[in-house]
Amino acid sequence: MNKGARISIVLVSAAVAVGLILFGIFGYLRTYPPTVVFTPSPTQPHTVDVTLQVEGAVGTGPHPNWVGWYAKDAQGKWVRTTLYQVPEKTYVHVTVYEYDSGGPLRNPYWGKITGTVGNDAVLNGKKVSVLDAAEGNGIGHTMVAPALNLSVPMWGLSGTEKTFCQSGPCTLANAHNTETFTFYTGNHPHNYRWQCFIPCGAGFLNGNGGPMAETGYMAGFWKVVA
Ligand SMILES: [Cu+2]
Repeated sequence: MNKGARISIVLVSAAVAVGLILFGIFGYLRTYPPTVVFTPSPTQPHTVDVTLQVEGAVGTGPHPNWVGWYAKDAQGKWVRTTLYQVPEKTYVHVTVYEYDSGGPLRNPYWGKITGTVGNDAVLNGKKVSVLDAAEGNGIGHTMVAPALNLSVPMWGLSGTEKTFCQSGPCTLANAHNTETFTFYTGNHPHNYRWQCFIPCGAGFLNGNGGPMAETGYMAGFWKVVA
């Protein structure tokens, strides 16, 4: 083989290798974090059940010490993500297990529950329309999707609970608050951005960096599809 042919082989091989690496990287970026898909059961059209948990340390991935959310997938497995796909024209019954400590709100308005059916939620079996962050252990996190007018605060725990979850995914054996609420996904497909409004990114400027700024931790999308 002459020199020119050998150089060509080396260059083509290098280009293929670079191409494969980029394909892998962009494929990863396209699918990370994963989207959990929620579909109605045949007997209950226009209704889906979504079960989430939120904790002080996700315990996995590149930032195990960051606050973040998990969703239970169709197989019952907890997936660390903030991307949730639901159908349009559907009532979404959300159950959130809150495992993190709480504190006062920077704006008491965020304690108000809006955008849910009835503008209320059920917290540990009791109907609530506003959570007073000055009471108890305050608010841990919030689920806010502005374009859906959805805003639901999550009651925090005391960090000194004996069974306080140190690292996720947490289990129901850990201390937790259970909050349920229902919202309507609207009549059209749309990606609704949501985030937690707490500034819970401890250790970052004003609590707003790190997990507050990253999909998969405290920000995500409700992906409403046809
Ligand atoms: Cu938060």
